[in-house]
Amino acid sequence: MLRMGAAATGMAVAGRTVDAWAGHDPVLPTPDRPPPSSKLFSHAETRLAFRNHGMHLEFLDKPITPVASHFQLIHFDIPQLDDRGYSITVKGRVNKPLTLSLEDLKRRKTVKQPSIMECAGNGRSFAHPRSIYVPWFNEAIGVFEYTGTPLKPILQEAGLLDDATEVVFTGHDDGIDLGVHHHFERALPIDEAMLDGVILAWEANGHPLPPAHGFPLRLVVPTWYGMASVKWLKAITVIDHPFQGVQQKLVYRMTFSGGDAGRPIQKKSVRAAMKPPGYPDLISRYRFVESGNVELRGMAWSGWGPIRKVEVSDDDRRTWRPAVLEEPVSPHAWTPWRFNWQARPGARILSCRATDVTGNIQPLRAIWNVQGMAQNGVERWGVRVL
Ligand SMILES: Nc1nc2c(c(=O)[nH]1)N[C@H]1C(S)=C(S)[C@@H](COP(=O)(O)O)O[C@H]1N2
Ligand SMILES: [Mo]
Repeated sequence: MLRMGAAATGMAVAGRTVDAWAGHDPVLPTPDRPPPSSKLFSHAETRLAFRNHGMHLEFLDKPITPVASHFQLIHFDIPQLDDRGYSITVKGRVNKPLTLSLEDLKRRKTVKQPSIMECAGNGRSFAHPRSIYVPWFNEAIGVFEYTGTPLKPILQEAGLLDDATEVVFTGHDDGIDLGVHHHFERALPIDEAMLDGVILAWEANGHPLPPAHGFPLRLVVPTWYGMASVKWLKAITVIDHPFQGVQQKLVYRMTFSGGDAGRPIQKKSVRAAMKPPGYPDLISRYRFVESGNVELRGMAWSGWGPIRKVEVSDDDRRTWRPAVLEEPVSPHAWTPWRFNWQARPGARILSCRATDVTGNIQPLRAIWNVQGMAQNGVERWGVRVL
């Protein structure tokens, strides 16, 4: 017989009654983020991973990521916005506050700009103990070709007052993080907000932004980690003091202990990614390739400047040989690389390692930090050469 539980319907399995919810309260609010666990992923993390999927890495040989294969991260709920009647305000420490409709923005100078997006939490699940949020490995990346208008002339038109120091970008979405109810909000220092490549975008790959990616308007900050690129933009507020919002003061910080205020996470660390070679095992996604000449391909990027070098290793990071670099997809996106690999039969571990013009190079092992931020340790792909 089937019994109805208080919280959910029971399931009859081989004559026994099983409560599908046993041990899992479906609606327990967490006032704070739960403590790190070692190996097992919780129900909550698994659900977050379904909502916030990663890039399909097989597209790492394409300059532009297909819309549905770019990663996405949505902290709260996707706000359902209408492009008709939509406008943003530019206010605060400015001479002339502005209200700009989508049509106003589209009448301004328009750019088409391939731009790299990477979540600051990319790589966090390789760390131990890991911080509990979306359990990214190395798939929180993607490049869209955005259509938009540069931010700098808009700020100039509003006229920054002499005491202006930061620009706050507020999203339409709201929710609770670290016990505080707030709108998703992030700030940039004035000089970063004025940089070339910082745009307000309404299209990805020639189509209106999908709801999950910020419809109808988002900020794109190509050099910073993804959290700076505020989606579902509602307001731009110029302020004269350091912004104290939750997502600025408490989250996105490089901290090494509980009481440590840490330093803010800003520009993307240098990183290379490899298109997984050959074909996968269904469950583990362990790779299989035929022996002989195998062309390895991938992308590299850095928030600190252009990529100078990518190297490849097939012996678990012991020896490195240079890959061939192509032209960057855009000054604001990634740089393709390729490597002619002589694959000899046996089990191999493949890695790629990028260096940027500033001399930043990826560490062989990630540097642990509490929030699992900016983990750019080199990738390791297990491959069996047949
Ligand atoms: N309003 C708003 N903007 C946001 C977010 C959000 O939750 N709300 N997530 C940020 C984070 S942490 C990342 S990594 C990127 C992800 O952008 P994507 O979903 O287009 O890949 O959006 C950023 N902008
Ligand atoms: Mo992110």
